[in-house]
Amino acid sequence: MTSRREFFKFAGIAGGAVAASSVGRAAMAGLPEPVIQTSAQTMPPWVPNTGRPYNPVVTLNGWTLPWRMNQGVKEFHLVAEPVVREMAPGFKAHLWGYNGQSPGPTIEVVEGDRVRIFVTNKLPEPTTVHWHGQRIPNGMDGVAGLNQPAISPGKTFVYEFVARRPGTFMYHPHADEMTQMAMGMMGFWVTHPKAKNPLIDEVQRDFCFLLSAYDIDPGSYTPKIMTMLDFNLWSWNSRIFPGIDSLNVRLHDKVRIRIGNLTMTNHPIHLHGHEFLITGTDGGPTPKSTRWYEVTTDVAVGQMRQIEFLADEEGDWAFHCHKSHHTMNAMGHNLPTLIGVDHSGVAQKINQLIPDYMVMGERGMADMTEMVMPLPDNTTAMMTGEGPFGSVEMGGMFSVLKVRKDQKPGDYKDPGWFKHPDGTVAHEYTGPLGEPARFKAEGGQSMPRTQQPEAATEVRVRKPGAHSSH
Ligand SMILES: [Cu+2]
Repeated sequence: MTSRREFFKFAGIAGGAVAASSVGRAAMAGLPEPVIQTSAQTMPPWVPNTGRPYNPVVTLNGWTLPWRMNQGVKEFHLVAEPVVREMAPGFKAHLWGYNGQSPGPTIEVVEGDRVRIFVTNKLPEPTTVHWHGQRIPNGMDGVAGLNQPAISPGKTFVYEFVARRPGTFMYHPHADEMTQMAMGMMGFWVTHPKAKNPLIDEVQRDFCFLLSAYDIDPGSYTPKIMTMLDFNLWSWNSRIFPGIDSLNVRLHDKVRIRIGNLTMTNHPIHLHGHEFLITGTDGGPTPKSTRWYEVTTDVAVGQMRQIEFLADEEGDWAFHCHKSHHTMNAMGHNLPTLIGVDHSGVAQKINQLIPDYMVMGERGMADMTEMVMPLPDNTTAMMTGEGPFGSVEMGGMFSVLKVRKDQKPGDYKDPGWFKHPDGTVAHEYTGPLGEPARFKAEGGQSMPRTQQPEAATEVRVRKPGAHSSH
């Protein structure tokens, strides 16, 4: 995490003052200077210094866009442009985004704020911005051709509306959407309540991130945009594990996490060690009578889910998408399952013909985790991440919730690995082992077949060569 001083340095703001008084009269007449972010680090919460106060969010591997107050209107400047996003250390993708990053910066406002957003198009094709989920005048809704002419390359458009209801929203183009969203154009929008709201609790930590997916061939830099289902990089805020920062909280903090899905499939998001409530959707806060405890919530395409829990168990708790293909990176698809197949000698023979050939997955896929294999120039290990006990064997949509009693209030820095109290870690059993007792009446309950097959059938699991969805 970068310090506030560095944040202000990149923002070009001395001491963090973005009050109207610090902006000259000439500048007030023009566009607000766009703020560009070049780092993929999680930035500290952007504490508002003008306008109504609120409790800011922390965008995972992201940041909040500073604004300028202009006669009571919050002015933002978004620049749609090609960006280079570091998706994991050493792995950079050529995406499209806003203000230097994909996703774009989080926009935070307060219910009732009048908001003016300048959008400059530096892409090679027309774009628009749609303010997903918000109550706004129809002409501000951003659907190219329907609500407005598209913003041509080089042009700047201005959107203006009042943030009418509190909640979590997203923004994304509504012009050549398939290309522009596959390239990473999206961002988060949080409208904080202006007064105490009985359905919106005070929390000590408020995180947000977007689910996004890319199809980037190993060795290349640019996503394929025609892909409908077979994406190979499953990301949170265009980062893949181990590139996703941990969510660091203090023991007994009340924690809110807002998750928006702009991929082309649903993601069951699963938290270990705690139960949470769904306290909000894109439609706003959920009525209390609809809330029940869960440990996994499915976030469908185009949806947002806001979860809340009391972080009352110390430790390093996994937090991930429960689709196991979504916690892997850059998979080669269409591989047969080779578990149990003895490859001895095969690789050497094939190597005489194909020097780079290697056999994968003889004992499951975990072998591939840290396998010393020559990776193409620009890709990342399929599953990786070194934990305190070895490889975590994860990729993609995976992070860790770190709950610590000595984490300072408001401190988001990574506390390192959890130090387990003695005797609380699963360990090898070295005592005597008896033969396992088998259940005597196995299968005895089923209805007898009238015709017996000549030989018993035994099925071995092998995925078909072609598949179409996850
Ligand atoms: Cu998923």
